[in-house]
Amino acid sequence: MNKTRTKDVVDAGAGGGGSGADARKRRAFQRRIDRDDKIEAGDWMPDEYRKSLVRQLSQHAHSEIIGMLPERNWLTRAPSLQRKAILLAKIQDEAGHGLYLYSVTETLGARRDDLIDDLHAGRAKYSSIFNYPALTWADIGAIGWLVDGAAIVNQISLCKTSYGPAARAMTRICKEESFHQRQGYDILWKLTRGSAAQRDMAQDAVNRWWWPALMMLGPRDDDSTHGAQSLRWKIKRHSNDAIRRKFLDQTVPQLQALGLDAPDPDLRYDEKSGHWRHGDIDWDEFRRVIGGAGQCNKQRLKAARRARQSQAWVREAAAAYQAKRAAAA
Ligand code: FAQ
Repeated sequence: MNKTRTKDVVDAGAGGGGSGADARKRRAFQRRIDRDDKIEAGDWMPDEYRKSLVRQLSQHAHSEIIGMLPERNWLTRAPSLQRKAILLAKIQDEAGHGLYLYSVTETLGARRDDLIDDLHAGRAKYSSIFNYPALTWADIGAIGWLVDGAAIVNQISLCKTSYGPAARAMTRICKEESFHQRQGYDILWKLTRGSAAQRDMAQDAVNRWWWPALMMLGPRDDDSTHGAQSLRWKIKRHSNDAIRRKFLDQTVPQLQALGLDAPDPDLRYDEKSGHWRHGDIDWDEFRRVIGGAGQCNKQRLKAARRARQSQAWVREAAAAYQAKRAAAA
């Protein structure tokens, strides 16, 4: 990844250097950030701050929407009516998270349709994690436990993001995500206490989702394009590696309670630092997946485009109803 881009943004952004009215505004903006003031929708902000927020928030919104697809496959195959109802509620929550986040981008002047066009044309990113297939029911457990678990650790930190509307959306999202994480853990808990075949199925799912879950928290800090500037603007409150460490520290004891193993022979507890340490992450795989060559990238975008087309009538009906009510008022 290109490290000079972070520097370019720092120089162009709230750097505080330069003279004139614009530089004064930028310095005052950075002082607000340093004081932990929340930036609100109508406030002055550097254009780069606005763009960086739209980039991160829209990628997150796309991830919530595309993230429904691996789980959707299991709605018709959930092992009981209760599991089906729970999964349905979870997937609906993810749609809601996508909608809150698109709404936040609209407060920054973005147009939802443009963002979705970018996603469908392959110009916008969404989380790498959703390009892996959900092969068995245990994968639904692993997604809830590991994927929602990683997402929560990151999003709890983002509840303190400097942009007020994003911080408030994130607070609500986190409440729902914690239910998602528990439902995933509960699925794996039951499987690990079932037959040998069920336990093997749980282990197999953990083997396949473990590394992608660590990767989804973003590249190493040294390779993070936006990390330094996002931390300075408090768009992000912790670096990618710091969040990954927190996730690992939270997750390993849960793995041990399940009685499952991590597919990482180098996983160890470091007494000195008091943190768990993982082995080498395959960053080539991460780059391949975010570059469009993951197992399911094509299939995910195809499903998203098809859904937009087939559901156009719902949007048209809602717009017609709204117009009718406005005319009657
Ligand atoms: N996948 O400079 P950084 C969920 C890109 S929600 C794809 O370090 P940043 C809930 C990055 O965009 C999961 N691309 O980037 C759920 C950038 O590319 P760009 C999503 C990635 O923004 C559960 C480049 O690499 N959560 O799971 C990924 O400072 C179950 C350089 O990276 C969020 O989006 C990746 N994993 O840090 C839903 C949370 N990582 O834009 C359904 C908000 C990095 O220059 C079912 N986002 N890239 O072309 C964030 O916290 C940050 O954006 C990070 C990345 C931490 C993801």
